[in-house]
Amino acid sequence: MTQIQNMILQQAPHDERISEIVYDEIPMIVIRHSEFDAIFSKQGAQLLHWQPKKSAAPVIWLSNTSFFKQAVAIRGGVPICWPWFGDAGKPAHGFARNVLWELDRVEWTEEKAICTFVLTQNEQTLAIFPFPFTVSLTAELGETCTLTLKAQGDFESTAALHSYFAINDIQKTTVSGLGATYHERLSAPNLPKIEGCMRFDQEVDRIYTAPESIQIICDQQRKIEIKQDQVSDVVVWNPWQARCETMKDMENNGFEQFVCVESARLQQPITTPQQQTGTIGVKITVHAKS
Ligand code: TA6
Repeated sequence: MTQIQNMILQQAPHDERISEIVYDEIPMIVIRHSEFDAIFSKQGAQLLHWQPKKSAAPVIWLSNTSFFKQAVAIRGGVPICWPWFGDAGKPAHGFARNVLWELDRVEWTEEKAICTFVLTQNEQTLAIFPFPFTVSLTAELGETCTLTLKAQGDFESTAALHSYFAINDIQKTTVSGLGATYHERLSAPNLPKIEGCMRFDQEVDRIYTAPESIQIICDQQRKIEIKQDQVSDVVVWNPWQARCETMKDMENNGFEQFVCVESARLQQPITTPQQQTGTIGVKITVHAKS
């Protein structure tokens, strides 16, 4: 567990299964379930922590030096990029991760908790993006974690669940199931190649355009299975050392501890004027290494 995940968990009442606290400037939802612990930031409906009780370590990575300030993106977790990805507009990766969402409902069973967060247009969003819309994130958390983003609006929008997965050493981690075709987003020489599995020895920023429906992250301790739903692209990102050292919201060795494998709708927008609702989802399962 990163220190910051632990600090947020410690700040929440220990005897309440679901509680709302404010960490620095950010309202957080902390969930203590017999099957897992989890933290959401209400800013961005961003999952910041999920650890099934059977898992020795958190599955989602959160930077110890992330900012927790209003309207500032949180480094780690599962940021929701919408209604655009990357630098297609300002702010980068859309505004959804920078604004407060409502926790609309929670369903609780012995096996899981299902939380739904909703965002609709408001004064803050209309100042950036002058259209009415509704987006929702449904998180079904238990022994597995399923995240489903639904978007509705009369415009073209792209989306990504920009998941930061916790690993124990990037240099000993592989990612499989990416497919063979990709857009390179960097101009670095000696680009890493895929030979069955992608290995990491430098900065990576690629949009895989024909991904398989399942990716597997394999580190020294476990396998994380990422099952995509209605995804047209999978983005893989790791900033590596030099870039990481320029990032104020990441420790200098932060890049060793995560890999982003992002579920995206870039080639096929999630909404268009002709198809005004769209969905994207991911199911995350942790397996012991055989
Ligand atoms: O998804 C990869 C990426 O777009 C990279 O280019 C990198 O910049 C990363 O996301 C993080 O973006 P952020 O705006 O959160 O700093």
